[in-house]
Amino acid sequence: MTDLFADIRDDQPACEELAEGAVLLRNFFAAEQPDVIAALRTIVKAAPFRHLVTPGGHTMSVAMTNCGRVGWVSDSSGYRYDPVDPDSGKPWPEMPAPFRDLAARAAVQAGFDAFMPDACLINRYKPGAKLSLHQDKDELDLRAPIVSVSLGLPATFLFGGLTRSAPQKRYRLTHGDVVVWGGPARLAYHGVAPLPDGEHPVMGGQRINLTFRKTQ
Ligand code: MD3
Ligand code: FE
Repeated sequence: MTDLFADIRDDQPACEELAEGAVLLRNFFAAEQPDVIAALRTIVKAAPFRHLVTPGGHTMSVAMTNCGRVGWVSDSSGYRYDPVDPDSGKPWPEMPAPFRDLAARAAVQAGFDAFMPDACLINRYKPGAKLSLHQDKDELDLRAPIVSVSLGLPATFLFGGLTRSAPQKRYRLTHGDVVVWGGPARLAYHGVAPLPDGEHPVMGGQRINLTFRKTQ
């Protein structure tokens, strides 16, 4: 008799290589999800989402906040990692244990050991919000990967090459997906297409993305 379940592996989560150095872990954190979401609520109370202004004077459609030793900020003087939240004048909320554990576990699964992020940038997309094509290169140690965690409504993620004009692939990222971006993928151009309308049973009418970074 044929085994209908021969292609289903229950010993480890689904793991897909999107490009050299980029590993997609679908629905990676079902078990610890309530802890992650509870920690996220605490952070957002202490450091609410805000729409940053780019050095060019554009207000971003994505709203952002941070936790960790430093947070990513943008204003008329440029982009930087800053230990102080400019809205409150206080340090960013500490990185909670469920965040730290999730990021480290995902990095190990993708083949990176001892990932110790010092920043977590938290992006909130309401319908229509998008992130234009960009590279993440404000971090000093580009050998460390970036770990990204998607929550809420599904989004179309655009993944290009090492130049702005390189062809792009599109991936749908949904609630619970984790992607580890390292190696040659670390400096790839990427972005997020405008978020379609919708309602997510856990997160409501929004998408939230956590990106864990080692900035130093
Ligand atoms: C590929 N965020 O915060 S996460 C960002 O969904 C950012 O909010 C997107 O791009 C979001 O900078 C995408 C996936 C991601 C994050 C960083 C990367 C992909 C990356 C760095 C290098 C290559
Ligand atoms: Fe990015």
